Amino acid sequence: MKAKEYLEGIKNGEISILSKAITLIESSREKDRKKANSLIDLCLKENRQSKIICVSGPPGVGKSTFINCLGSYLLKKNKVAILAIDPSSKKSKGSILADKTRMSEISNHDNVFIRPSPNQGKLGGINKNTNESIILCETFGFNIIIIETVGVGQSEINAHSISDCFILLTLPKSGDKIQAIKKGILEFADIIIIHKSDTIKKIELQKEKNYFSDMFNKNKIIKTFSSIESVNIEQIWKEIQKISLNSNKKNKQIDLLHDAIKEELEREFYKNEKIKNEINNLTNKIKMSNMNIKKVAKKLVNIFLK
Ligand SMILES: Nc1nc2c(ncn2[C@@H]2O[C@H](COP(=O)(O)OP(=O)(O)O)[C@@H](O)[C@H]2O)c(=O)[nH]1
Ligand SMILES: [Mg+2]
Repeated sequence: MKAKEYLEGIKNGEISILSKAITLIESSREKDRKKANSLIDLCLKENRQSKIICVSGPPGVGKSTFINCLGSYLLKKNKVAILAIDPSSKKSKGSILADKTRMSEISNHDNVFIRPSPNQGKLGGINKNTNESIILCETFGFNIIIIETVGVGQSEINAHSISDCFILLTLPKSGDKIQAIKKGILEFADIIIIHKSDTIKKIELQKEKNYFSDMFNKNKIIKTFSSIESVNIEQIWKEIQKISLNSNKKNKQIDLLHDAIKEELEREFYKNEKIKNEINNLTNKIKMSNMNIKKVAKKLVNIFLK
């Protein structure tokens, strides 16, 4: 199938073609990557824009369940795509199935598309194709796209770069110590939701809320929510909309460019025959002796640049 045919299928609302197109952009085969690039170019010309909401937080915090709540509310008036970036490898289908059950309420809805993707070794974050999956979903006509990611480290910055609103879920009583370590991640959040609020007394919940408010000098939106009780989801949606209005997603895209450059350089580097040989030769040497690894790396890069 040609890039143009993919585009036609996507614009005609054929879900199976959208799925195939995402598989195409996730492929690492040279031939597929060329076609994927043409398809993305065609899609960008269509110039469709959706609201991108990222829901992040550690495993088990209730991201999928929360997305099910938010999704059911939004589906009354919108077409919603959900891209769940699976932290486990391709081998484990477990959490993908779990996500499908958590999202059981919405998964049979006509206006929803749920796509779990492995995150290809990038610990916990969005994968390098998420941005392109978003473009495909936008072209299809989903006006809201929700991304589920496990919040760990560097990748959070990427997720932040592609979203209009970045929501971080946290558990009540996670303890001050953990929170302090995660402060970096918390900084990126537009909205912090203390989730599973049904599991804790109201007074404790308020303490928790105050703790976060103080941490950010009341400059961040802190909410409490229970996806089991699912009361007042519309208030959370109001906050998301307010944040999205001031979204500076386009300004943040420079981060994506840097990521793409690194990825491109890395691919070219490891494809290089001279480098492949050098690394082969070095593997044994490194085992046998104490080498200055940084120096060796520098030498390899110099060989590559010659
Ligand atoms: N008590 C309570 N449990 C919840 C809530 N939301 C999710 N859970 C449970 O937490 C577990 C993990 O939820 P899941 O959505 O899979 O978390 P994820 O790994 O962050 O996607 C499941 O057993 C859910 O039923 C909530 O608001 N309250
Ligand atoms: Mg999940």
